[in-house]
Amino acid sequence: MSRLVVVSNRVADPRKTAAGGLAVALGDVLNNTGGLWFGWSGKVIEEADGGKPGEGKLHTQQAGGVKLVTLDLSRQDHDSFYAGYSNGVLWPVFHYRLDLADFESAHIAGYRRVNQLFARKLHPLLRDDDIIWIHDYHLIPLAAELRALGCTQRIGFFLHIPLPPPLILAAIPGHDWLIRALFAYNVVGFQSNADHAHFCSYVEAEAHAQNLGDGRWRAFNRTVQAGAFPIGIDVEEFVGLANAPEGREMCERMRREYSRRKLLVGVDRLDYSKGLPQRMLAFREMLQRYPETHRSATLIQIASPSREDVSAYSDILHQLESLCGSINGNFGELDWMPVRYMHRTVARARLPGLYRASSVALVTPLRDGMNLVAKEFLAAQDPQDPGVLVLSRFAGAAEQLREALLVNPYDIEGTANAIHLALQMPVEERRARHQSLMRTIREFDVHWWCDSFLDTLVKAEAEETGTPWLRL
Ligand code: ADQ
Repeated sequence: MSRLVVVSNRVADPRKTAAGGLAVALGDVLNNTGGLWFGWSGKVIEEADGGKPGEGKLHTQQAGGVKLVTLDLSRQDHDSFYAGYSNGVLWPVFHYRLDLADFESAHIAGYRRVNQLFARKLHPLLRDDDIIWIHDYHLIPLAAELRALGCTQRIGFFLHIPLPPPLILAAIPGHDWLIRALFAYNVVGFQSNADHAHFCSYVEAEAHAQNLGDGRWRAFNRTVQAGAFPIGIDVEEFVGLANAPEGREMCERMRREYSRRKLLVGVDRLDYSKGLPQRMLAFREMLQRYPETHRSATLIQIASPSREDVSAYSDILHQLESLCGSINGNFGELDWMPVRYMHRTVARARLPGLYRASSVALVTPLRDGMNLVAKEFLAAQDPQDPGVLVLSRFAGAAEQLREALLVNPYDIEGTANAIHLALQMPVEERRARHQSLMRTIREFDVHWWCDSFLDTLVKAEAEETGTPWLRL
């Protein structure tokens, strides 16, 4: 079996439980192949310490059968590549937020520079028969840079975030360059059929690609196979965590603390794509419309700090704080606070207990690639008395989780009614919905995702020798 090489912006030690299902699943495959995981070290070298652009000290660490190789970035490279282009242009536009994009031209140069740097540092570590799997929007041009250095290995790419329709994508200066870079891969994977369809319509209309059938497209002298590979979670691990002593203890503690109320839960990174202000407005609307829910429902909202150096993120923080404050101020009683808002990350081992103690989960992003919280909530439930998932139709997960209560998060009244319905839902209906949702998340778990992507990559046509990659 060929060695697997995974490349992503951040690298996680798959042996650590805090790493999460994705890292563990990738770690399993990497362990089996004696693989390599390559990415940014998380360290930024200030110029005063010699941090000139183009530098990048490598760190190597053995984690079981997996070799972790990470690279430092200079301040200038990090700021333009990470905050500037990846999170200031690609993240907002790919989440349909043109209004938040900062199309400063210097950022794209930093993005290209860091992708070239990754390619230069990774290239000498590669073997001829390696299978390379590159992840996410930070590294779209990496395969093109590797090809320019002569790499002929099979290379796959998975986009964890949505791909917008062609007209939105076309707002990015240099969008044609970005999409052309995808043709340096053998396989390109998306989270949902909708994202895949956007790719197809873009390459057909803008790149005049030829449709070869079975998801294969030909353009720029190359063939790429594209498809939807919806990511899942490690369901059995999550069920296990919910039933483990720490999970049970957390669940009991929450139930004791809120014994007279039904709990609603929201767990997100504090990001404008997650629809947090709209969620608060819907909860407020529900309290206004259904006074019998006063005192009987409490929303616990956990929002972990994220990308605080990007200005759109501090705006959303202030908006959320002010909304939570005004809901508690207007509706709260001496013995009841409607919203408990925490701006922090909760330890992974505590999440299953919190989910299990909750009657309703609010997963209401304005746009989301998949959203793993929705699947984690389902896996943590007691099948005899499960909670209800209120899910945005704009999360990638909505394509699969049809038995959730699907809502339009922009429709505040509609979402308020759905939250109320979820709080009232009889146990028979909750069980039936949960059973069917569990079947789906078990079938399409994180191992299915890994295996089906890699299987497609292994079978994909090898790089055509003799057609050199034209530099981007
Ligand atoms: P994210 O935008 O980070 O990921 P999501 O899938 O919801 O979104 O969460 C990833 C993980 O972070 C989950 O395991 C969740 O439990 C954890 N998490 C989130 N908030 C937390 C908090 N406050 N405290 C502790 N843990 C928290 C991107 C895309 C998604 C896609 C994933 C995976 O934006 O659409 O589902 O990648 O492909």
